[in-house]
Amino acid sequence: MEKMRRFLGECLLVVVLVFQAALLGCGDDLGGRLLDPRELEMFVDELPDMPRMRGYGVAEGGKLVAGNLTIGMYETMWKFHRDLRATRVFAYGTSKGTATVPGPTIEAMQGVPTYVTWTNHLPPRHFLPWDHTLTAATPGRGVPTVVHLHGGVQHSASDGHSLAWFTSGFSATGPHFSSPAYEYPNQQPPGNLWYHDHAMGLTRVNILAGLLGVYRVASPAEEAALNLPSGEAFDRNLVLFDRDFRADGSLFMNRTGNNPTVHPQWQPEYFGPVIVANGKAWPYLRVRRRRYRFRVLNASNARFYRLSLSDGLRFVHVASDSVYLARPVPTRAFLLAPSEIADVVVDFAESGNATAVVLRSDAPAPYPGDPGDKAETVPVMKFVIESDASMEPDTSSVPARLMAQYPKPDAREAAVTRRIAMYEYTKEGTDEPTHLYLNARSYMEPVTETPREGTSELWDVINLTDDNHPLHLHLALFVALEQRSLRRVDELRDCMMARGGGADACGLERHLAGGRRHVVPRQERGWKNVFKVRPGTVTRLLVRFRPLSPTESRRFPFDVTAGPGYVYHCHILDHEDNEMMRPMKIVR
Ligand SMILES: *[C@@H]1O[C@H](CO)[C@@H](O)[C@H](O)[C@H]1NC(C)=O
Ligand SMILES: *[C@@H]1O[C@H](CO)[C@@H](O)[C@H](O)[C@H]1NC(C)=O
Ligand SMILES: *[C@@H]1O[C@H](CO)[C@@H](O)[C@H](O)[C@H]1NC(C)=O
Ligand SMILES: *[C@@H]1O[C@H](CO)[C@@H](O)[C@H](O)[C@H]1NC(C)=O
Ligand SMILES: CC(=O)N[C@H]1CO[C@H](CO)[C@@H](O)[C@@H]1O
Ligand SMILES: [Cu+2]
Repeated sequence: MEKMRRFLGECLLVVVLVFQAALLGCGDDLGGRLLDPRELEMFVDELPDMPRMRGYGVAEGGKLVAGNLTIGMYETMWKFHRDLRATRVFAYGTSKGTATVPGPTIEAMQGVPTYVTWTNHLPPRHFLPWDHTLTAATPGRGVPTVVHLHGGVQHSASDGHSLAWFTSGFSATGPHFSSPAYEYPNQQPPGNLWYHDHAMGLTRVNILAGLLGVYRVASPAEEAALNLPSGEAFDRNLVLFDRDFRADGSLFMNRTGNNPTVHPQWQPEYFGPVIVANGKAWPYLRVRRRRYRFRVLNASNARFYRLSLSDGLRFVHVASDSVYLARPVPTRAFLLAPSEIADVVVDFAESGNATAVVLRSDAPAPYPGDPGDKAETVPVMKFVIESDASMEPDTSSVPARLMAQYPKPDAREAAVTRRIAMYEYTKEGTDEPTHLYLNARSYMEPVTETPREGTSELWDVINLTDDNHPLHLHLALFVALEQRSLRRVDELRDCMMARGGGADACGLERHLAGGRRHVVPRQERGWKNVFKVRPGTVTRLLVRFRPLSPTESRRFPFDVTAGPGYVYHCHILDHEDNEMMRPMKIVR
């Protein structure tokens, strides 16, 4: 009896502890071992096409009118692989039952506004860890979220400012919150955008949980003339990210930081061994022996992909980030940083008699790693080529000229030259970066970048770190003019770190003299919103604070000076969350 009572008591204690742990949101810490990715057979799940939502309406007579969407954020379960138990995720969708990872693909029309009301239905607690030593959205209760349309040209009140977050039922809101009803004017070139969470200090965690999706701006007449592969079957989005799972199917994110005395949870870069495309681990897609268009988005936190195809197939790039290229660029392999988009045509008719082609990646993680690091080749997905001679012939093509009408970059038009330096700091006694700043300033320090609407500027981005940091600007598009290696970079870094800046006083030009010039890959010479800033280099960007349109308007179609303003940041999410981000205010 006594034994029994003790057993019951202990059992109850365990139940209470487990229950409490679950309440604290750390249930999976008690839970089991990490998944060995080899337990998941590759190429068994078909590549999904995410649900599509029309961001416009069609009035009588076929006239296009503004679209009005409501998209919610839900906690739900998602199957990443046939043999993996369903995974708890946060997902965008119109209901808990239909929310997906990635979220629905929003199809917008150039010049026709899309209104989206973003609603937060997330539970009081996050199921992933969260580091309160970062400058973070800290509501006390609820999961803070805010949506940024990456590549979108929109009023800053609709830009998803990291401090415009809100929780479920608006029980708490960030200092820059005004309304969850966003307006996307879509007055920008046709191209590929994506929407994702952008809450202060939580972006990496919320995107890891599943809060991301694709947004396309179409210009049907202009694009039909190109005759690229089109239609739902032949024009596909490929959203790639890497994840780490436990054997029970739950997402794994380490709860212990590498320097826990500084940051109890934050780690400088998240990598997972499982590669996920459109929400499925290593999926396959049945294709015909013809041309397909793939709009490839790298939505990883920190993993770079260097993608190539087996069987001698190549990619023909037609756009990069959100804008078409002037001319197509063929490549055998290309490197994609987090949040970078490549838009490529693949012709499976070039595969000879191959019946399957594997898309694979061989970039080291972290990128570029140390000299001599062996890059491991990992499959991403498989294309199963079906031969059916009875199918209609492929009439699509890749024209020699795509959209040559956009202005050519001209450095002479720059009104101002700015120096943007990237720093990594290491606290005494640690051997790894513990914080990352731009221009030696934290995110919360007052704005220093105040470009004038209608002008262009040269931004010299100086990498004083050992990492390749993809730089992203909100609102503005830019062209990478050149990338030059610094000589004796340690000397320059020591000087700039000591002064908190002063590139010129520290002899930037001297350090650049005779430095190697890196070729900007041809497919990255167009107008972009993310650029990979190599370590130890100075990258010169021509940044345009005016719309990119053939009409050459100097004014944005809204008051670009109003609202909370914009930001620029490193798009390694783990860095962005640790203040590798700065405010940017446009003035007139
Ligand atoms: C969306 O709302 C706007 C104004 O609020 C309206 O003009 C438009 O017709 C609506 N669109 C649809 C498809 O209902
Ligand atoms: C979590 O991170 C800590 C600190 O870097 C490390 O010691 C530990 O091995 C990690 N745990 C797992 C399961 O990767
Ligand atoms: C995606 O971006 C991450 C970093 O953000 C990078 O590590 C990874 O290699 C990229 N993947 C591809 C396919 O480019
Ligand atoms: C494909 O054709 C070549 C000859 O053109 C042949 O050597 C090869 O074995 C064939 N491969 C397959 C998979 O049928
Ligand atoms: C890979 C590489 O070149 N990294 C460099 C980044 O910049 C720092 C200093 O600025 C160099 O020390 C690294 O070698
Ligand atoms: Cu970074």
